[in-house]
Amino acid sequence: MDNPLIELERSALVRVAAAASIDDLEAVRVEALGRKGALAQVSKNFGKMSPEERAATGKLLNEVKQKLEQALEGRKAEFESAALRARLDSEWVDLTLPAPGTRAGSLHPVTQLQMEIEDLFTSLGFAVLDGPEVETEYNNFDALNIPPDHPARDMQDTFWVEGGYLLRTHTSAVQVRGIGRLKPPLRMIAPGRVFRNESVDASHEHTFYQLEGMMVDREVSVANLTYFMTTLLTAIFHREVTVRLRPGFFPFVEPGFELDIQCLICGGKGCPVCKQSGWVELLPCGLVNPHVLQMGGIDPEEWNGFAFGLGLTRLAMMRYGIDDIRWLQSGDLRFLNQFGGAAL
Ligand code: 2NL
Repeated sequence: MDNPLIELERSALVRVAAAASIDDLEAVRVEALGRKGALAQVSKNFGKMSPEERAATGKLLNEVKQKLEQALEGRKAEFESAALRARLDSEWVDLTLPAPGTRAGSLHPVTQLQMEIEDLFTSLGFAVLDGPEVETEYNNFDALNIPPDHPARDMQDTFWVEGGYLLRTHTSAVQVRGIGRLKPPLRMIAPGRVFRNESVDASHEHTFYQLEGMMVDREVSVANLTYFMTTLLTAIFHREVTVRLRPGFFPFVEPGFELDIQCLICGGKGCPVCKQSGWVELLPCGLVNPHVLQMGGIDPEEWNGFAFGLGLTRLAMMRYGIDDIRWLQSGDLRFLNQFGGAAL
């Protein structure tokens, strides 16, 4: 009988040749060459052999091992190149086909709303102003009649930056710059991103959008304010709206108002959206505080004006029925793709 090692080699080589997959090869490798495989079994008997026998068996063992390893490697390479060939055959690109075309993006819902309102105010003679998001304490607070001890300055509400700068908490800071730069009569709006140190939940964000506006002229009245606001809201909601003014306090206007619109859902009868009151609070506004004009270098004896602040983010949520403010900053395409109306 042949040496059992030769026998082992022969049967292993037959199995390698017959293997149908890399897994089959691995099974052969483990059985023959593995730690508990047939060759390892043979080397366990070394202790019982004479030195000559041990040398001869050791030599043969190495030869068998090398041959099997070679055979396994060779067969494995065959399987791999067959797999590669199959993949190259199935994955190919026809470079003569026309390109699939660019996917059209769309503007963010807040941007769409902002651009609409900008168009409206431009048509009414207003300039659209821009300003920095990192502002001076003076432009964000002092110039708006908000002294250092005013509750609106609460450190909790503001992101302070080194050197006395801060992230603007409202776009009023841009209007302050406008008052200082433009000569009356003036009409301006200031849309933009603002920041507050809020705990974020479904109705609060640290980052949101406002659009403020102001008109300064001679003998501007609350009637003028009401006219412009009603025109604005009719354009935004695409229908007649009924408005009312309630007193409201803001340091930069006097008198100050909260402007409400009659609920568009129930027409004023009372429903969950207006909390059964028939009215929805929409925007704060008022006649510009003379002190604010004076600080900006405009003579309040000759000029006066109205101003208003619109929460753009809140308005977008109302218009599109968005129930969680966090969607707006999420960057989530499942959300954004629903506002595909306006392409870039
Ligand atoms: C708000 C703010 C309002 C203004 C903002 C304003 C700006 C200057 C002078 C006078 Cl420089 N007023 N802006 C006026 C009334 C209301 O609202 O937080 N809106 C959501």
